[in-house]
Amino acid sequence: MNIVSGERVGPRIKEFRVIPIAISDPPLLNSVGVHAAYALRTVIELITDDNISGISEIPGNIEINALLEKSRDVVLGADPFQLNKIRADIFSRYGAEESESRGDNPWDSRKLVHVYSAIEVACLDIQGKVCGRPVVDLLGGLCRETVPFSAYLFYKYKGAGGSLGYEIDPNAKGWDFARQAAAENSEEIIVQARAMMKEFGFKSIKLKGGVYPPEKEVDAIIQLRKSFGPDVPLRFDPNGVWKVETSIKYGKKMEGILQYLEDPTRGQEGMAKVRRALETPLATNMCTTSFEEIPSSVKLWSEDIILSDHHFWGGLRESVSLGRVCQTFGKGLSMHSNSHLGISLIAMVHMAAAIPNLSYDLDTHYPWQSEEIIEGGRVKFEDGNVAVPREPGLGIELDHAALTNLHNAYKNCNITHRDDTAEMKKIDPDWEFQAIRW
Ligand code: GKR
Ligand code: MG
Repeated sequence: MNIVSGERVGPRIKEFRVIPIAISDPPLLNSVGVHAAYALRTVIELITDDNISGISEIPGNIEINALLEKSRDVVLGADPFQLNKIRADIFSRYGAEESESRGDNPWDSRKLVHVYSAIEVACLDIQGKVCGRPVVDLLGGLCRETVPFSAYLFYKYKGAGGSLGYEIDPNAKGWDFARQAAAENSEEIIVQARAMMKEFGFKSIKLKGGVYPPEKEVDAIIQLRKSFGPDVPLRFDPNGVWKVETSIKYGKKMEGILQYLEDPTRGQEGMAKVRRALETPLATNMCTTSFEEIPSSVKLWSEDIILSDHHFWGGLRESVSLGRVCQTFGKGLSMHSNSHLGISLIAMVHMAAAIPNLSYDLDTHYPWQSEEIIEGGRVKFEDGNVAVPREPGLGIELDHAALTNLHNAYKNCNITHRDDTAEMKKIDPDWEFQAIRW
């Protein structure tokens, strides 16, 4: 590839700030364990030599933060419009930093895509401000003016997370109370769903599974259907811990009820076997998570729907390209999430608004978080939707005082990585992660 930087026609990046933060996170349960009291995010702030700022947010950990710090060499002095060059420089200089074995969650543990996506989103924010146009317009323009999200339910222990840990704030009411309440059975999941739907107006539901034996979780899906009726689409995600046979057996019990079944089992081959045995569409954020995996995904037909995530697909532009790939091969597209704040949410909104074939409501963990670092506070949902900002760039600005508070929380929380298994072992020392549990 012959990438040139061209004539100097605009601003250059003069400052690159990497600000790790820790956000309060309730004890949500999943197949890997339980969320720690704090989730780590990293905020990036770029400033140009004419004092335009661009921001972004990614899942943080000490390795990603260290690579971000290194990539300062590429970013400082760069033209924020020359994203192809920035990307090529990052991948060629730091490619060796990517390790082949990426632990229990290899799909969202690639470093370079996270680092590049952080820089790309912040550069797009700057580009938008320079041109006086919102990021969505730089991605091809609006396909929709509001972006629909889904209620994302979790089994959980009692607790608010953050400094309250497993305690509940005594003044909490409505969703704020339900967010902190325990949900360890179908009845409590229904209560959680009602409170979340009432607060945010969501029109569809996803339940995170892989926590309890399949019988119990499938019962929750059946109870959700009974409570909300056929007009509320349901999705269910056991995060790959079911065997192929288990996925087929319980998949058949949920046939006709689910809008899609997400990652019942691990790997493209297993998913393809399940797919052939069921009518229900399959979705993934685990078995097809990079462009390199698209050919085998198409050949095997491991899933019908890809859940993109700009943090690990390598930015907003790559995710828009993924939308085109999905359209070409007749796959649906939606979006995956992890615990996050408003900068990630708004970046998702710009991207989703620019993708014509976005066929499903998006996942978001946002209701589970209570803090915010953008001016104006928490992002508002109306009828489950977030309006696409029409201001230049992302259309949001950092609240530096709030950012400092969460940076201080990071310095005090003694967490360097997400490790849900270690957290679970604090509660049950015999608990072990099993990639295939049932
Ligand atoms: O937040 O516990 C969680 C989820 O299980 C998350 O880690 C997953 O990546 O939301 C995700 C998913 O859809 O698989
Ligand atoms: Mg998933």
